[in-house]
Amino acid sequence: MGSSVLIIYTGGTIGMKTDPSTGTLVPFDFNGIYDEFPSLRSLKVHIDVVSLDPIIDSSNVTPALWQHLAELIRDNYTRYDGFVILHGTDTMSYTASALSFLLENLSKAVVFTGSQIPIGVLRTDGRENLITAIEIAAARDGERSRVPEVSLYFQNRLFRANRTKKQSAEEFAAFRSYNYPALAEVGVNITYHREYIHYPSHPEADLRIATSLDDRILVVKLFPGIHEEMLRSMFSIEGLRGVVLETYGAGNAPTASGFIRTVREAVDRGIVVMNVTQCTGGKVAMELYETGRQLQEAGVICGYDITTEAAVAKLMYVLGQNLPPESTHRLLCRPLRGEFTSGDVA
Ligand code: ASN
Repeated sequence: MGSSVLIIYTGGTIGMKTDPSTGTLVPFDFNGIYDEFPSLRSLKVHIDVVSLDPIIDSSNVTPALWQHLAELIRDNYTRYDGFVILHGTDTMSYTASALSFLLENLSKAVVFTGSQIPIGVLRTDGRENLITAIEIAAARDGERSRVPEVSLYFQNRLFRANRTKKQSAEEFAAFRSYNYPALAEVGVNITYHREYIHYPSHPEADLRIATSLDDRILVVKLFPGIHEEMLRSMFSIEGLRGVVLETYGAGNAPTASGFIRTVREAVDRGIVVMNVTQCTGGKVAMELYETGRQLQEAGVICGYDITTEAAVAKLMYVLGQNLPPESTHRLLCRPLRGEFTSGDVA
């Protein structure tokens, strides 16, 4: 029997086409997907489409939408072999990272894609992205999904979603995964790199979704000259629960006593501080330099080579569980969905 895929359309550039009578961009109706792309029938995949109402530019995405997407997948999980989520590119890596955490015990493909040029414009990159994403979402080995994790397909490459970043506002290859190899590469054939794909150890386990995200967090990016008082006031915001601290190089920050004190006091007040590097490649190793070691001693958690996008999503997911500090710490210090590579974990 052929596979079945549910397309969830959230908005973004991919969902536009030119109205031939006026020349303006109007929404593309994905419910008429077979009329627009008759060749899709040759894939032998049963496709259903659900569009969010309203569809949105991805700059307007919120954690509530992440939650809604997780619910949609849970509610349709047994009916489909895989899912394609069409999403604006601007915040796709945040949403896709969040879904990787929210969907617990996932054993089916959830493939995010979008486009740089609207799907209804002649030179679009959306048509190929969409068709290949459907093919990947539908791909099975026997009864098992070939890529049973949350992934992101764009311009001939399939990535682990929580490793991606939007790296170009113009190139068709808009996404990169700097610290983890592609899960599949697409040319004449689709080559799956099974050694990099995560396969669930209990594929028969029921899908569960996390139902609470705590968004009381901040991303603080260091720069030379950042004012201590400003930093202190950010770390003292009422209700703040976590900070993704974007540091330099291998996780370094100023050694000025005021700076370190601000961070230590925040950690002592129960605020979780995660050290994520501003570099796209390489990882945080706080023990390397004095400038990192002091952060380590202040109780800052090492983010290794996690992206800021995945760190934001993971922090909201873990804080949303309201666990005791040691358990929160434990979940943040180990990869839950392959989102980082530490020194000793491949
Ligand atoms: N602004 C659009 C979005 O993220 C960009 C795109 O999809 N290419 O929704």
